[in-house]
Amino acid sequence: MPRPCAALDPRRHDSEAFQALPQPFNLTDQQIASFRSDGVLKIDQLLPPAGVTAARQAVLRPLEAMGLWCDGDWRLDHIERPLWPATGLKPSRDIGNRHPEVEALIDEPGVRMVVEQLGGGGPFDRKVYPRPQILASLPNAGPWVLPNGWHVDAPRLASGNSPGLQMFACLDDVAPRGGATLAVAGSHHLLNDGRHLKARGINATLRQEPFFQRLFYGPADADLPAGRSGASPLQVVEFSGRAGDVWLMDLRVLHAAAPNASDRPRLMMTHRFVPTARLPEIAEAFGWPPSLP
Ligand SMILES: O=C(O)CCC(=O)C(=O)O
Repeated sequence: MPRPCAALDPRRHDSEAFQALPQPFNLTDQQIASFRSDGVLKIDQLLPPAGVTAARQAVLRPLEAMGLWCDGDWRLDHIERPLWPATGLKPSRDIGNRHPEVEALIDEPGVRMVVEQLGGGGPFDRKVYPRPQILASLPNAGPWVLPNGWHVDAPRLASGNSPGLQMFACLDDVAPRGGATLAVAGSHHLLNDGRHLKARGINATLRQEPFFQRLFYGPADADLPAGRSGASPLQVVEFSGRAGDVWLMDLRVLHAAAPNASDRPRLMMTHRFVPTARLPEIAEAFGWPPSLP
């Protein structure tokens, strides 16, 4: 039985001072070019420290009620360590997604600026993805190995346009091999061949190529592989970072949840930004009725 905790103190676990980016924030041409080329971009300290602290506190409150967080530290000794692919937490059930402090992060001026710059301007829909999601996993792996479960959440569009962007933000420091999402940088360049293709078709086509064949079915590997598909270089990257760091990802990029071989739970949030202008094409590709969503 976990012992009672002292009241949650927001300052207790901020061990190092944040170095916030000046706001408002503009991407450089080089950052934009890098996003176009890789399909992913990391922006250190895009989120303001106060906002990140408030969001982390909101996420820690239910974990404290579960006895996992107490007096400014993790208390994991009294629970059985989950074994990957079990994550020990179901974020939507155990933490919930309706936290105003977390929702506020997607409206931070720096985030809006970056999303507009990378998403090509124009409004973003708020109906399909009304709010961000929490991504959390307990330490659940001995030696870290590449996961399976590679997927995309959006279809390829016949126009070749990107269906949007996904933001991943570290709400706490997430060390390499500490459970951060993995992504195949460069994979957004593949399969833009003038037809709609849903997730299952995308995986079925990709697995015919040696790089993906090995990624999906190869031996458990502890390295982040690199390779190519035709002219496109590919590199598996890990969305780890300091609290307040943000990764942006083209929604066409193949990605996967990963084991957490650190001694600290992984706390991140994610949100998908879909341009309103893309919705009719996405609906057509998914076969949604024209009046939906
Ligand atoms: O990192 C994770 O837990 C999975 C993230 C993911 O697959 C997603 O947000 O689409």
